[in-house]
Amino acid sequence: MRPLHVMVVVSAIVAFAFSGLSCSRQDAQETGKIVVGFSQIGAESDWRTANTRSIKAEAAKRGIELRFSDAQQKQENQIKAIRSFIAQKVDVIAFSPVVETGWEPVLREAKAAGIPVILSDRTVDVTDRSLYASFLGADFVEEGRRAAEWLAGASGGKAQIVELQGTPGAAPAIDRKKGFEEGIASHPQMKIIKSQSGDFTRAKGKEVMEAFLKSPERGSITALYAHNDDMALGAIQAIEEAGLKPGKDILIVSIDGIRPAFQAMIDGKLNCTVECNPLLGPQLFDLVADLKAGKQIPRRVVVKEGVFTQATAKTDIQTRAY
Ligand code: GYE
Repeated sequence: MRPLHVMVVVSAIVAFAFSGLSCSRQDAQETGKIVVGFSQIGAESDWRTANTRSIKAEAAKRGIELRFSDAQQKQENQIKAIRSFIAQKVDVIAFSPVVETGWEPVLREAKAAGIPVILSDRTVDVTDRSLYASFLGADFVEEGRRAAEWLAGASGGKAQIVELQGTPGAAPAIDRKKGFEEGIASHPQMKIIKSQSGDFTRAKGKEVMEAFLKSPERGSITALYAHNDDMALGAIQAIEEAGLKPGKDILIVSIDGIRPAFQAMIDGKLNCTVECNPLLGPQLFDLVADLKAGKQIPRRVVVKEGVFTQATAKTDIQTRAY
């Protein structure tokens, strides 16, 4: 079969649009190329966009054939994509699970086909640990703790907090809540008075903050904890539209460390961002290469990250890569 024919056949089988789909596994094997199927969550935040860019760039740099599928934040789309990667007999499957649960059946299918799976960014909740080879991602509980620690210091251990949670059931939403609650537990005067999901998006973050600011508790809110910067940025708009000063009337701490968050700190509207590094491409493809070389890979790889405030935002923004 000539490459063009192969492409037509593969596209007919696969119901998804894969960028970078140029030849079948057999062609790739003939050229010695490693084929990786990657199911991305979507494009819900700047973090995600930077993550996608890093993965695509690193695959291109290493001459790896990447079959990339965007699930538009739907688990069912991710399951379909993984099944099609299995049908295409890719060498390795990597994916960023939108939620933690519900993956056993499809992971068992991958295992039965002998295709190793690497979890990128978020983890899954499965009892059988043999269903994936490695989880590469940040320590979300620690990020939550860091946010709480900063707020405890900045508020003198006294805060009436509203919380914008990430996507319900997502590892970073569960863990960032847990870490933050752990962090404020030793401060009896720090309380979460309202908590709701803003789905990790700016639009939802704004909408939910608007609702918080219309609630009977609106007068007592002194701080906002958002599970990502995008929701904090949306909330900042809502706070300004309500005639209040974000960063002053309401202290704001969020997570990710995207460039617009640094700008908001420079403008005095955001107080602190806890870093979550999205540039996972190099570490992800190191794991893929080791797997292919038959090496033992670690079950857990944690990404290194920091905490940034208004004090150094002007200098830090110059070296931000995302
Ligand atoms: O914080 C958020 C994105 O899974 C760590 O997902 C990631 C999170 C990130 O939408 O901005």
